[in-house]
Amino acid sequence: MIAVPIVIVILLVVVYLIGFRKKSIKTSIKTKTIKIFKSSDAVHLYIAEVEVFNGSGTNVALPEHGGSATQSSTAFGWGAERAIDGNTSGVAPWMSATGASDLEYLQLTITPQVIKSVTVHNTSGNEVQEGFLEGAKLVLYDENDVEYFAKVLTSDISQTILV
Ligand SMILES: [Ca+2]
Repeated sequence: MIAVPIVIVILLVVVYLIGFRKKSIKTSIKTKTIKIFKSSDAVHLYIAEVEVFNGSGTNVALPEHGGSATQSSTAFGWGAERAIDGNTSGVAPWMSATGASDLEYLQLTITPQVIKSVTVHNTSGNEVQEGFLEGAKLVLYDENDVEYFAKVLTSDISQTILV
Protein backbone atom coordinates (compact mmCIF):
# COMPACT_ATOMS: atom_id res chain seq x y z
CA MET A 1 0.00 0.00 0.00
CA ILE A 2 2.81 2.38 0.86
CA ALA A 3 4.77 1.65 -2.34
CA VAL A 4 2.35 3.52 -4.66
CA PRO A 5 2.81 6.99 -3.09
CA ILE A 6 6.58 6.45 -3.07
CA VAL A 7 6.60 5.59 -6.78
CA ILE A 8 4.52 8.69 -7.52
CA VAL A 9 6.90 10.90 -5.54
CA ILE A 10 9.91 9.42 -7.35
CA LEU A 11 8.26 10.01 -10.73
CA LEU A 12 7.47 13.62 -9.83
CA VAL A 13 11.08 14.22 -8.77
CA VAL A 14 12.38 12.72 -12.03
CA VAL A 15 9.99 14.84 -14.14
CA TYR A 16 11.02 17.95 -12.18
CA LEU A 17 14.73 17.25 -12.64
CA ILE A 18 14.36 16.65 -16.39
CA GLY A 19 12.44 19.89 -16.76
CA PHE A 20 14.97 21.84 -14.72
CA ARG A 21 17.85 20.44 -16.75
CA LYS A 22 16.30 21.44 -20.09
CA LYS A 23 15.56 24.92 -18.83
CA SER A 24 19.09 25.37 -17.55
CA ILE A 25 20.64 24.30 -20.84
CA LYS A 26 18.51 26.70 -22.87
CA THR A 27 18.98 29.75 -20.67
CA SER A 28 22.76 29.28 -20.51
CA ILE A 29 23.25 29.79 -24.27
CA LYS A 30 25.01 33.05 -25.07
CA THR A 31 23.79 34.83 -28.17
CA LYS A 32 26.27 36.64 -30.39
CA THR A 33 24.44 37.12 -33.68
CA ILE A 34 20.82 37.81 -34.63
CA LYS A 35 19.76 37.63 -38.26
CA ILE A 36 16.44 38.44 -39.92
CA PHE A 37 16.06 36.92 -43.38
CA LYS A 38 13.72 38.52 -45.91
CA SER A 39 10.57 36.71 -46.94
CA SER A 40 10.60 35.81 -50.62
CA ASP A 41 7.18 37.50 -50.81
CA ALA A 42 8.64 40.90 -49.87
CA VAL A 43 10.57 43.07 -52.32
CA HIS A 44 12.89 44.66 -49.74
CA LEU A 45 13.51 43.80 -46.08
CA TYR A 46 12.47 46.88 -44.10
CA ILE A 47 13.11 46.95 -40.35
CA ALA A 48 12.05 49.89 -38.19
CA GLU A 49 13.93 48.66 -35.11
CA VAL A 50 15.19 45.50 -33.44
CA GLU A 51 15.50 45.48 -29.66
CA VAL A 52 17.39 42.67 -27.90
CA PHE A 53 16.85 42.45 -24.16
CA ASN A 54 19.00 40.67 -21.60
CA GLY A 55 17.93 39.59 -18.13
CA SER A 56 18.47 43.11 -16.77
CA GLY A 57 16.07 44.59 -19.32
CA THR A 58 18.88 46.36 -21.18
CA ASN A 59 18.54 46.67 -24.95
CA VAL A 60 21.95 45.28 -25.91
CA ALA A 61 21.36 45.90 -29.63
CA LEU A 62 21.97 49.62 -29.11
CA PRO A 63 25.50 50.75 -30.07
CA GLU A 64 26.02 52.29 -26.62
CA HIS A 65 25.46 48.80 -25.17
CA GLY A 66 27.77 47.00 -27.57
CA GLY A 67 25.47 46.29 -30.53
CA SER A 68 26.23 46.78 -34.22
CA ALA A 69 24.29 46.13 -37.43
CA THR A 70 25.06 45.23 -41.03
CA GLN A 71 22.88 44.02 -43.89
CA SER A 72 23.40 41.99 -47.03
CA SER A 73 22.94 45.10 -49.19
CA THR A 74 21.41 48.54 -48.77
CA ALA A 75 18.64 50.19 -50.79
CA PHE A 76 17.90 53.94 -50.90
CA GLY A 77 20.76 54.64 -48.48
CA TRP A 78 18.62 53.30 -45.61
CA GLY A 79 21.46 51.63 -43.73
CA ALA A 80 21.38 48.81 -41.18
CA GLU A 81 22.21 51.30 -38.40
CA ARG A 82 18.61 52.59 -38.63
CA ALA A 83 17.42 49.26 -37.17
CA ILE A 84 19.34 49.93 -33.93
CA ASP A 85 19.14 53.73 -33.62
CA GLY A 86 16.65 53.67 -30.73
CA ASN A 87 13.86 55.08 -32.92
CA THR A 88 11.07 52.50 -33.30
CA SER A 89 9.07 54.60 -35.79
CA GLY A 90 7.99 52.53 -38.76
CA VAL A 91 7.36 55.53 -40.98
CA ALA A 92 9.77 56.00 -43.90
CA PRO A 93 12.62 56.77 -43.99
CA TRP A 94 13.31 55.82 -40.36
CA MET A 95 14.10 52.19 -41.10
CA SER A 96 16.70 49.96 -42.68
CA ALA A 97 16.16 48.60 -46.21
CA THR A 98 17.99 45.80 -48.00
CA GLY A 99 18.20 45.20 -51.71
CA ALA A 100 15.64 43.02 -53.46
CA SER A 101 17.30 39.64 -54.01
CA ASP A 102 15.89 36.50 -52.36
CA LEU A 103 18.81 36.14 -49.94
CA GLU A 104 18.72 39.51 -48.21
CA TYR A 105 19.13 39.77 -44.44
CA LEU A 106 19.80 42.14 -41.56
CA GLN A 107 22.47 41.07 -39.06
CA LEU A 108 23.00 42.30 -35.54
CA THR A 109 26.10 41.48 -33.53
CA ILE A 110 26.05 41.88 -29.76
CA THR A 111 28.45 41.26 -26.92
CA PRO A 112 27.91 37.49 -26.35
CA GLN A 113 25.45 37.06 -23.49
CA VAL A 114 22.23 35.32 -22.45
CA ILE A 115 19.24 37.17 -23.90
CA LYS A 116 15.59 36.94 -22.89
CA SER A 117 13.63 38.44 -25.77
CA VAL A 118 13.80 40.11 -29.16
CA THR A 119 11.29 42.77 -30.22
CA VAL A 120 11.01 43.51 -33.93
CA HIS A 121 9.31 46.72 -35.06
CA ASN A 122 7.73 46.55 -38.49
CA THR A 123 7.16 49.31 -40.99
CA SER A 124 3.88 51.15 -40.84
CA GLY A 125 2.05 53.73 -42.87
CA ASN A 126 1.58 53.75 -46.61
CA GLU A 127 5.08 54.68 -47.68
CA VAL A 128 6.34 51.10 -47.81
CA GLN A 129 3.49 48.85 -48.85
CA GLU A 130 5.62 45.75 -49.31
CA GLY A 131 7.48 46.18 -46.03
CA PHE A 132 5.40 43.99 -43.77
CA LEU A 133 7.45 41.29 -42.14
CA GLU A 134 5.11 38.33 -42.58
CA GLY A 135 7.20 35.28 -43.51
CA ALA A 136 10.55 36.84 -42.60
CA LYS A 137 12.67 34.59 -40.37
CA LEU A 138 14.43 35.50 -37.13
CA VAL A 139 17.45 33.30 -36.36
CA LEU A 140 19.67 33.39 -33.27
CA TYR A 141 23.26 32.11 -33.23
CA ASP A 142 25.42 31.31 -30.22
CA GLU A 143 28.94 32.54 -29.60
CA ASN A 144 30.31 29.82 -31.94
CA ASP A 145 27.98 31.00 -34.75
CA VAL A 146 25.80 27.89 -34.38
CA GLU A 147 22.08 28.45 -34.98
CA TYR A 148 20.04 27.56 -31.88
CA PHE A 149 16.68 29.31 -32.32
CA ALA A 150 14.47 30.31 -35.26
CA LYS A 151 11.02 31.84 -35.61
CA VAL A 152 8.97 33.01 -38.56
CA LEU A 153 7.72 36.57 -38.09
CA THR A 154 4.20 37.89 -38.58
CA SER A 155 2.85 41.10 -40.07
CA ASP A 156 2.35 42.63 -36.59
CA ILE A 157 3.56 46.21 -36.20
CA SER A 158 5.52 45.15 -33.11
CA GLN A 159 6.26 41.57 -32.09
CA THR A 160 8.21 40.21 -29.15
CA ILE A 161 9.82 36.79 -29.35
CA LEU A 162 10.73 35.16 -26.05
CA VAL A 163 13.97 33.21 -26.25
CA1 LIG B 1 15.00 52.71 -36.05
